[in-house]
Amino acid sequence: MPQRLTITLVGPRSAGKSTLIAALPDCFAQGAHGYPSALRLTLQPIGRGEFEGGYPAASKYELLESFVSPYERLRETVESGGEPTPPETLQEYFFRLNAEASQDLSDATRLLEIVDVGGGLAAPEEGQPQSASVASRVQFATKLLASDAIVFVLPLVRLEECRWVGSMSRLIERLALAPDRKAKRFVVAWSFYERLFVNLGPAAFTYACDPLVAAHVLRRALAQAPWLDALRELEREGASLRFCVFSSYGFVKTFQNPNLDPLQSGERRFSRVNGPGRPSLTEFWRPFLAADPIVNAALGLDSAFCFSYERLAAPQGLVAE
Ligand SMILES: Nc1nc2c(ncn2[C@@H]2O[C@H](COP(=O)(O)OP(=O)(O)OP(=O)(O)O)[C@@H](O)[C@H]2O)c(=O)[nH]1
Ligand SMILES: [Mg+2]
Repeated sequence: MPQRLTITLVGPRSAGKSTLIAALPDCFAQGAHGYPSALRLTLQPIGRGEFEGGYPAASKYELLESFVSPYERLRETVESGGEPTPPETLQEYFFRLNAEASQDLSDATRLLEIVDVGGGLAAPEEGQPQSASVASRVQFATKLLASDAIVFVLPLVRLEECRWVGSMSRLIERLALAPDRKAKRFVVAWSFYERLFVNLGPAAFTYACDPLVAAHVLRRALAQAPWLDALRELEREGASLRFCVFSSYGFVKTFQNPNLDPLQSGERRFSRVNGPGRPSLTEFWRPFLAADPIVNAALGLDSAFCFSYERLAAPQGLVAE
């Protein structure tokens, strides 16, 4: 039976955690990640029953014609603009991840539970009343300590203006010191990467695809977040710690500019609406590196865009593999 892993996503409100989870299968299907194509990475959403029992049996609800799985519901919500994840309950989604066996892996199928934690629960903003109950917070702490890997999702914004930095840094510090923590892999994934390239037009994607550019962006982001240094304690204890960038919106297929439609209010992806119904995003949409933090957390494999502290400190951000 394939190995089962729990990966918990933690970050402030509006960091892009739910959008990342919704974008995952498209990112794998389009090969829009930093891993070699020879790895043949695939990811399919599965039901809770398959994750828990290891067999693809449908639950009694899944037999109903009108059944919409929690994951389909998440995708629908995200496609119509997204909503904050309620801080009262952890959202759990299940996937089958497969990689063609490589030198580093003997058995490369994993069943994943990806846990989405509302930012209001994990990293409440200063001055805001804590909206989550004690029971929810205990449930969150229990899940976090029992996770096999933790992905911190942080937005590439000016951190000095963010009111969640205090609670996020305290959480990281407590986690680094927790003796009963199970996780051996930690990834800090910085979101909204496409925004940095909005003035570059069709050259945007070329720059985004350069790992040296990503390393430069990561060094600058880390200089703004000295509190992440608490994670070095995890490295000293033998855990793996990686930094990466990603964009769930990504870049427009063929045209290669950032996928932000200037004609829509707020930030929306380019889409075409054919008559009534949901906008169709797939015609233009190519997410960027959304799979990398999850594959690193699940399999421990580094893509060209997964950096350790050591690799970021090396001249040019690159050391021999
Ligand atoms: N420009 C841009 N916007 C994005 C991207 N990913 C998500 N967003 C937008 O950012 C906002 C927040 O995204 P969510 O995925 O809901 O954030 P979250 O981390 O789940 O937030 P909570 O559930 O409140 O903790 C939404 O309006 C998204 O549409 C991205 O890659 N680029
Ligand atoms: Mg959310």
